[in-house]
Amino acid sequence: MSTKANVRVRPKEIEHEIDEKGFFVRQNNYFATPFGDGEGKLPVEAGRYRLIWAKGCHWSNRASIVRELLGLEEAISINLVGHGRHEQDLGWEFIYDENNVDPVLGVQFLSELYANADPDYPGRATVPAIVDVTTKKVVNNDYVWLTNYLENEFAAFHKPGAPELYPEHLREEIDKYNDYLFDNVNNGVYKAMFAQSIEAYNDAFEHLYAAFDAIEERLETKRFLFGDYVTDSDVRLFVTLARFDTYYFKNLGPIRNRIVDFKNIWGYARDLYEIPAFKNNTYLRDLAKSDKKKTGIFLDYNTRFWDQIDFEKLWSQPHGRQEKSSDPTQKFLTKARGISS
Ligand SMILES: N[C@@H](CCC(=O)N[C@@H](CS)C(=O)NCC(=O)O)C(=O)O
Repeated sequence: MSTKANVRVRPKEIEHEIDEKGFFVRQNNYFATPFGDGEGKLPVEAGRYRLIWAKGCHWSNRASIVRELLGLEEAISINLVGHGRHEQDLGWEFIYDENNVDPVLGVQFLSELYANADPDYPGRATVPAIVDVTTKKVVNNDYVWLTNYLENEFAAFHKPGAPELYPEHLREEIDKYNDYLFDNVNNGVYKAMFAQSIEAYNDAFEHLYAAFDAIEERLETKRFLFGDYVTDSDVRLFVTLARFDTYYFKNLGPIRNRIVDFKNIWGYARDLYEIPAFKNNTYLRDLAKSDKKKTGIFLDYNTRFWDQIDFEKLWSQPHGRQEKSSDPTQKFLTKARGISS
């Protein structure tokens, strides 16, 4: 085990993030300084920041998808963390790199970059984390607003013809809908999975499926959540959908429906998966892989069937969603093509 001063054992949710009634109450974002011009903001510069994310984590997957959709690969570098094996849980680690060390930041664990920013940081070292490569400090882990920063503040570095994921005329509605998705779907699955009382579980479960039913209905007439074109909200919904039948169902208990059982939602998810930035950042096989190789007859579904399921083929089936759009050959609104009504 590493003996570096900044490496520390991961604080447990069960000790710090469960209220007296057994409800999961997520820790606050600690590094929430916004990007932008002016005092008290993080300067927007190309080449200065590195996005750290994890395949399993949908909060961070949002940012990795949006970064690629907008063509910010040159402006913001990226790296993945995962779980290494140690006697104690040391949290996210640069396991995909040589010697488990990030080649740019020179550290093994994400917690070291949090400690560089604040030696007394009390929470879990989470992804997404934006690290300033000049100081090797985490400067922002505000997963709620991160994609919006990439869409707005980093606009000068977008590729030519980049999609308008957060168009001004829809911003208020998108924000409202994102809050709804957060409470009921994105954090909704976590509320159910982390609930420590059946009351808390049932509450989260009901909200989750009520939201799926409402989304199924919304997608009956719209190709994407806001009509003909992909927006920030679609990225947020997609990352939870991609994990539902592959991964979350195991900890959700008896589920009411899988994603593949919702005609519109399932077609919509595949429509999005067709887009390279979504596909390149969605590791379906890794999401579904069981981490423990157990033996015996009582094995969970993923352990038994993981290597028999062709996830790529499943998610690449035709979806027929074009017919819901008035602009069927385009999935994105771009500045060049103007604002659609
Ligand atoms: N930053 C938020 C959300 C991001 C988040 O929960 N990320 C998870 C993965 S999905 C994480 O990095 N967890 C690391 C850990 O718990 O050690 C939080 O602090 O709750």
